[in-house]
Amino acid sequence: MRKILDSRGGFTVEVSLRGKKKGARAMVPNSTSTGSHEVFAFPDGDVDLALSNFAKVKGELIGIGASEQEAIDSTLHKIGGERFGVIGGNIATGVSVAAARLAAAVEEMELYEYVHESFMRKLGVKKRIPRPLGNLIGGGAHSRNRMSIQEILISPSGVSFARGISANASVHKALGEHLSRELKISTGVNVEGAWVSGLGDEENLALASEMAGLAEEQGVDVQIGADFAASEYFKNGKYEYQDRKLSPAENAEFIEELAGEFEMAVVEDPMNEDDYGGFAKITRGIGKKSLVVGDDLYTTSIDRLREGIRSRSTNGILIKVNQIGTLSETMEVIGLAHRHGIRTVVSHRSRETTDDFIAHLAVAFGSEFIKTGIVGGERVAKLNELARIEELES
Ligand code: 2PG
Ligand code: MG
Repeated sequence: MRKILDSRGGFTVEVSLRGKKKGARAMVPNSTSTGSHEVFAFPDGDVDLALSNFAKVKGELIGIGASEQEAIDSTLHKIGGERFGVIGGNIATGVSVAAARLAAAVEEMELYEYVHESFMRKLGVKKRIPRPLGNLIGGGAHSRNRMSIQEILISPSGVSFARGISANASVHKALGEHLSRELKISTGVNVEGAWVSGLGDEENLALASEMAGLAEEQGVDVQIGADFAASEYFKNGKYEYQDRKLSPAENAEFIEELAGEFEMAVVEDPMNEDDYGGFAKITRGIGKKSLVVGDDLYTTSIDRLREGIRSRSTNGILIKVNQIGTLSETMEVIGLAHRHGIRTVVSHRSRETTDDFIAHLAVAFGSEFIKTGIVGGERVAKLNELARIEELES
């Protein structure tokens, strides 16, 4: 167990587990726009405190077999405190994922195969190579500029993963050149490697859509999506975009208009994180054409997903293991989503590591999408691993 740097120079943890003959490690990411219903990544945000608290109780885990995922995860809960407020959800996630890795290594299996064979197959979930969903233009809490939307996303459809990530990368490159050469905007990239343009929401959406159109020349249909992360700009009952203030009903209408105009494939967190009804309204409006995804809405929690299913809030869910803290609970959420036809998007976090476990989980979970950026070593680590898995599976 050690403190390591995340991609933004903050601190997170790496967990190493030792079995009789083999060992395994997992590195756990951090977030910037954290949902209020997530477990605590670290007690009081303090990595050192998490490490010292964990050192006092880790004895309880010693001796449990790596393949006993449920026993490991329930012990993590026993020693972890309420919402992992004692040991931190990131340490719990690290132990939970490293255990699966160790068990896979003992069986001489790839992590995705092990997770699928041991847990997913019996739930009727089929392995699947997901579509890459990458962040092209950044705003909101990730960038602090004129764009209120947190992420304008792109995703290629109908092509192999390897071809898809190369289409995404060429759109990203073309946009960078367009911003600096044509628009003479001095630009940079944000925490996730997305361009920060200095333009507003709709201008950026139009630009993204124009640039995505360029991929058609390579014979690839690249679609647009967005993570609004609307909780971040929901204040005193209004959605405070930088150029307008909207009531919840007006916001739902605005989102539906944007989704129609830009033919959005994915619409993530368009409403505040507790507004199940608002999400449902949007899903009724655009759910036939777009995947409406709950991230801060669900925080990978089975109770919250149950409520979402009851209220018909969305047709999609974002999956992040460290929002809930264990692989067992994440897999229960996948099972429930699968039974109710809720499509899944396995996701990175904004402050990542070079660990590639989400590439394996996306395949094992039969996810339709993996959201993990377009460029940057910590993002590319997952994309390249998935291209490798695609080769193994073909
Ligand atoms: C999101 C994620 C990843 P963060 O909102 O979907 O893009 O961001 O890790 O900051 O929660
Ligand atoms: Mg999100």
